[in-house]
Amino acid sequence: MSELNRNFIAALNRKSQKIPPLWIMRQAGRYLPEYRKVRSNFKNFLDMCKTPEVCCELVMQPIERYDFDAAIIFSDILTIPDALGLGVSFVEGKGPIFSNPIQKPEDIIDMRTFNADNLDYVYKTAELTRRELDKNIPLIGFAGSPWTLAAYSIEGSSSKNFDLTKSFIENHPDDAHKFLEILTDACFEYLKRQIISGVDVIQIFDSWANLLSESQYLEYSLDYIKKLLKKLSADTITSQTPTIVFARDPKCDLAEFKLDDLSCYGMFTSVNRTHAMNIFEGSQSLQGNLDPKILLEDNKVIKESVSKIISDFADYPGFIFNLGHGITPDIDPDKVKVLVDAVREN
Ligand code: 1CP
Repeated sequence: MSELNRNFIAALNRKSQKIPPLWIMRQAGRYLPEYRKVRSNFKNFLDMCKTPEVCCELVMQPIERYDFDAAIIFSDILTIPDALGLGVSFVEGKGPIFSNPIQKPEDIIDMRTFNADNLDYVYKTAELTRRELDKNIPLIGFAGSPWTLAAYSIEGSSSKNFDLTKSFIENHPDDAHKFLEILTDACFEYLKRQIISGVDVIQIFDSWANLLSESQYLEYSLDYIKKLLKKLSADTITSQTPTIVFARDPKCDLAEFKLDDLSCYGMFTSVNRTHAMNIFEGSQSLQGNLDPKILLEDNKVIKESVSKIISDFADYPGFIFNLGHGITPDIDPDKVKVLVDAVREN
């Protein structure tokens, strides 16, 4: 095993590194001209996700450009709702649109049963990429959290406030729980198949954690993340794979994520780093959390911000450098190079 792999996996195992391992959320994507070139060959984004050779090429793009310490499968969190027959497509400039969203409780009963085989294209991407990728670079597999998947599936699109989703859980709490159970089982089967196909680490994205009040968050999101982590750690095939949970601004105490079944907590931009270190106390490694907007600033600001984060975590056992949320399409790829050099030269 090379230095890089040892570093990333060791950091996930709560071992301090002189230079923190580095990858960035949404590292393959629209800010890269080489991504936009490949993307222009497909009308529907999901058709591109269903072409494993192309996805493999997209995973490799940021690795070749920046030599990141981890690669992430090129896919999307909405593959599961698509496999449930909810009819996901991506409309240019509008984001995801569902032709068959969950509008009423009966829609959950009528929904197609989840069959993990229907996401074969994702496992093929994992297999191809694992073969193509330097064996020393870990490959991250991922899923949306059950709550985040439910929010898109009920809303039928992205939204600022997800009002339809909020009223669904208020008016039909039992049905919402039924749906979340189905999604939890689907996430487990899906992640297990990704692991069988070669992914080395799992990240769960709770991107719409911020929609819920504290008590709602514990009930409708965290409880299902916990169930999913429990299933993963109880299964002989998946139990050894490190897990990362990234949650966007959840309204609960950070200590709620101090879970025996969790290897690493992914800090959103607004997380106070000292507070996080005091709460997690080395029980979980920590990942994050440079504000992606800093990449719009000049190089000096980027370098200073990177130094500050690295010095904050210098004594913490197991830190992985990342952004506090996904990189946005407006970022200049040269600024990412400034970030990468700053992390490694620090
Ligand atoms: O037209 C295009 O080019 C599509 C843009 C795009 C890309 C590049 C989408 C649509 N998805 C992706 C890839 C993707 N999505 C990856 C793999 C790439 C990588 O990370 O290197 C991953 C891990 C995701 C995960 C994802 N999809 C999340 C969680 C991460 C986060 O940023 O919070 C979410 C919320 C989605 C939904 C989604 N898919 C695509 C878009 C534009 C969105 C967001 C829609 C919204 O604003 O609600």
